[in-house]
Amino acid sequence: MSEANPVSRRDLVLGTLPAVGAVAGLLTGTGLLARAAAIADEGAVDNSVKTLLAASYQNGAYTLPKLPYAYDSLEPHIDAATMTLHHDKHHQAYVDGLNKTLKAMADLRAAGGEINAPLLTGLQEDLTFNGSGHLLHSIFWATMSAQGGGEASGAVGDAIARQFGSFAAFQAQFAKVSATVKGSGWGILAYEPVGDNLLILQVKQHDLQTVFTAVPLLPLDVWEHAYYLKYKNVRADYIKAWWKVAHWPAVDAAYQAARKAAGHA
Ligand code: MN3
Repeated sequence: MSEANPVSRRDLVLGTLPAVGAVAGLLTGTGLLARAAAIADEGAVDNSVKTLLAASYQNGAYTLPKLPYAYDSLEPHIDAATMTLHHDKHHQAYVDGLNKTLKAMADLRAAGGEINAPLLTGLQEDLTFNGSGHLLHSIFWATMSAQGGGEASGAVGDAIARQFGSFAAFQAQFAKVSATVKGSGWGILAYEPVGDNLLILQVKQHDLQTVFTAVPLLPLDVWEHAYYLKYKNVRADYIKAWWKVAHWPAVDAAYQAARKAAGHA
């Protein structure tokens, strides 16, 4: 699978990936065909966060990954105009800001002599702001889908029920955390590998109030640019709509990969 061009789940299901199409063509009987499609589908879901993150750095620079679906795919919950501006303009700005910051830091080092402390402090802020902004958006796109919604499934569903008491209790806390971010920020379900724990984070901007080692699994962007065109000032309505596109299979795949990497699975 090309990392620069994530293959959409729909493309895989429809068998447009050459290898899948060839295999499907050799099979006789709808049962085998369905199984081939299911395997392709599972692969796409497993790789969704991974694929978007892989497309977020190419050839020595941070890059804007393509959306893994059409801009209007999440309608009516998230409108096409918001998705277009959000991905093409806002996310792009974080990518550009991150690359520019790294270049400015390299220039500062190359200049030699005494480093200008206020200049460096500003660049450090730009680094975490744009760096976290870029990578959180990549995960945000990957964990939404027109096929989303419902309760958490798989191993992450079990862990949520165990650690938060129930899916409903998790959902209530996550929604409240997201609704009450002061100004711009994120509600994030994260996996903390040292304690093998799930955490809900209330992140300000893109980078404040987080926990080192925590891996973001399900980030919800509650900056006004994420909802204002459609939902105006009513952030709570946007959050309610977003649950309908939250893509739990992608979250579960990311959770299982993070646990495995930490030696807990
Ligand atoms: Mn945003």
